[in-house]
Formats: sequence, structure tokens, C-alpha cells
Amino acid sequence: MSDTITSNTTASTTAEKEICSTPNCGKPANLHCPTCEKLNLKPVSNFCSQDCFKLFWPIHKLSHLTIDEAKQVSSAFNGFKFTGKLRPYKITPRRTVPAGIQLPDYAIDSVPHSERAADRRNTPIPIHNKEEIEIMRELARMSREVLDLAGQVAKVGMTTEELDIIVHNAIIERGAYPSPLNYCGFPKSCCTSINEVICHGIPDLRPLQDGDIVNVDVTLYWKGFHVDLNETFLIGNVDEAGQKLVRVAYECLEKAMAILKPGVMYRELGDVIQKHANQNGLSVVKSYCGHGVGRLFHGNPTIPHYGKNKAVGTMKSGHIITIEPMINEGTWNDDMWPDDWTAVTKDGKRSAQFEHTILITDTGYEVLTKRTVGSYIDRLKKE
Ligand code: HM4
Ligand code: CO
Ligand code: CO
Repeated sequence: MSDTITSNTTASTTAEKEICSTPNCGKPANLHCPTCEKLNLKPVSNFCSQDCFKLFWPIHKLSHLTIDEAKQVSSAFNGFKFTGKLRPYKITPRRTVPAGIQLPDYAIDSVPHSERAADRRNTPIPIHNKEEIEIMRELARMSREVLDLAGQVAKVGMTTEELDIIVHNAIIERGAYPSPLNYCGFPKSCCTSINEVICHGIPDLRPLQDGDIVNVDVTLYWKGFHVDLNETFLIGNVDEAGQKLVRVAYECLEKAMAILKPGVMYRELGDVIQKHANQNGLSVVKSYCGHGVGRLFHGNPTIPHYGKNKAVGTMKSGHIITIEPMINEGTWNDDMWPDDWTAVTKDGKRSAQFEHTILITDTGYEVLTKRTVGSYIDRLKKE
């Protein structure tokens, strides 16, 4: 819990000009954070009230750590040969969700029981009815708002831990559960994958650096359904090669979506994606695939993004899937950090990814997670 904030009345004439450190507060601030003062941090953060101080404390307290403290990680990394320049930083304890939010079956014991049962019985690809599709549409709109928010706030100096806090709070504000949280033991509410990280990067205390590319992968669970989407954001000035990588990754997703309709085989998507990647001198990750999504976070079908794959299944109206190609600057081969989550490129070169949740319709497809005029960014502009 936070210390009680100190009111320094003698300094009030100078402090009056300060603005409250809690984002979007804007009120004048003359209460000083006692920890900032004790550590002699400049500038000392100021707050308008005890309430604002308490509200912003989970984020603010992280600024009290030194960079050396933030770099303290599990001994599992001792002697590990990293493929690139990125290093793990400290991971904070798992966050909770308020009572009243509907939990997926793995939220408590980390075991996705319903996914395992479906897998054992090799169940068919679910066909969603009108009511189920309407829930998925509404959930997809909320999920899009959350990802747009993450993209808006991601800046040089912000840690992926702070991004995770913002994503976590935006999800629970909407009455939903952050699907990654405790899924097979995943410790955070979204995945943040920087530079050579292919996917499943764990939000930690590393500040984003100028020139980083960071993928934020968000999944929400609400009324019994999951919606999954991600985008790769440019932080500060990214070099030309990095910008091209990110652009081509998005084009790969667009080109795959363009062939979606009933009767097409799921295995054809990889051919379209790999052709476009290779034409641009880039490669396609093979170890991580798109998937069915809905009542399960990860269900049938499995959708490889590489060419000449042997995926089973034909598209039918009512299927809901993700397509999420991971495109690399160098080799397609992946490696795993000792945290058993962070997937990295074997050569340490960068990887970029975009993901949508998509409904197959009678005539083609509907991108449930498409950007909308009602999304967060557009609403903010109007208000
Ligand atoms: S775990 N995101 N994604 N992603 N997993 C925490 C956040 C996560 C995944 C994932 C894409 C494709 C497949 C999967 C998956 C098993 C094997 C347990 C069903 O985990 O298929 O997990
Ligand atoms: Co995802
Ligand atoms: Co996914």
C-alpha cells in the first residue's frame, strides 16, 4: 500500500504551479510523494489529493525503482545465450480482477479445461449462431477500443508494465476479463513483444526505447466468449527496414483475408502469406499459428501462416478465426527464453505481427476487430 502523502504547506507558493501527476487529472498539485522526496528523485511527483495519489500509486511507485533494480530477474536466465539485444526486466506480481467479472475456466488453476477437452475429442470447427455472433461483434468493438488505447499511449520511456496496467484496467472497466491472465500460467493481462520477440512477450519494467517496434496482443473474455487482436506499434523513430517489416506484416494479413469465403481450404492462407513475405525478402514463423476463437481462446482450426502447410478444414459460414502472421527480417526459426513464454527469432533480427478476429460469412468475411468510427481515438477527438 502507498505511504500517506505529505502536504508541504511551506512550499505551496512554488508548488501551486505544479499539475497533478495522475494522468488526465489536470488539477493544481501541492502534495509531494514522500518516496520521491526520500529518494531525492527530481522532479518530485506532485498530486492534487490523497485520492489521486492512491489511484496512480500502482504505476507511480515503479518510478522509484532504479534501472538496476528493474533488471533483477529470475536465476533461470543465468548463462542463457540471448539471440539478440533485448533482455528481460523484473515482472511484477499478478494482478487481480474485481468480483463480478465472469472468469474463464483457467482463471483460478491456470488449466484451460474446456480447450483440453475439445482437443482430446478433436471437435469440429464451431458454427456460431446469430446470438453468439452478436456477442462476438460487441466484444470485438470493446477489444478494438482497448488495443487502440494501448497504441495511443505507447511512447518512449513507458514500460510495458505500464502498458499492461492500462490494458488491464481498460478491460475490467468494460466488464471483461483479460484472457491471457493466468492462461497456462501467463502472468500478465496482455502480450508485449519487442523487436526480436515473435510473440508472447511478458510485460516487464523495461522502458520502451526510441526505434523499438512493439506488438501489443490483447484478448478479452466476456459473456463466455474470447476476441483476440494485435498490432505492432512504432516507438519514436524506427529505421526504414523496421517500417517496411511492419508494413509488410500488415499486408500479409490483408492478403490472407482477401481470399476468405466458404469453400476455401484453411491451408491456402499460408501460401498467400508466405508469397508476399518472400517477395519482400522476409520470412514467415512456423511454430505459432492462427486459431479458432470464440468459446475457446484457442480452438479448431489451427491455421499455419507458412506455405505448403497441411492444415485441415474448409471455411464455412459461421466459423470465427484469427489470422496473425509473424513476419521476420531474417530466419523463420524461433527460440524460447527460459521464462517458457517469450518466443524470439533464432538470429536476433526483428519480427512483426498483426492479428484480427474474423467471421466467415455466406459471401466472404467480416473483420470483427476492424477499426470503427466509435473507437476510442475518434471518441476522444470529439469530446
Ligand atoms: S498465451 N497469449 N497465446 N497463441 N496457444 C497468453 C497470451 C497466448 C497462446 C497461443 C496463438 C496460438 C496458440 C496459442 C495454444 C495451447 C497449446 C495450450 C492450446 O498461447 O495453442 O496453447
Ligand atoms: Co492474440
Ligand atoms: Co491469437
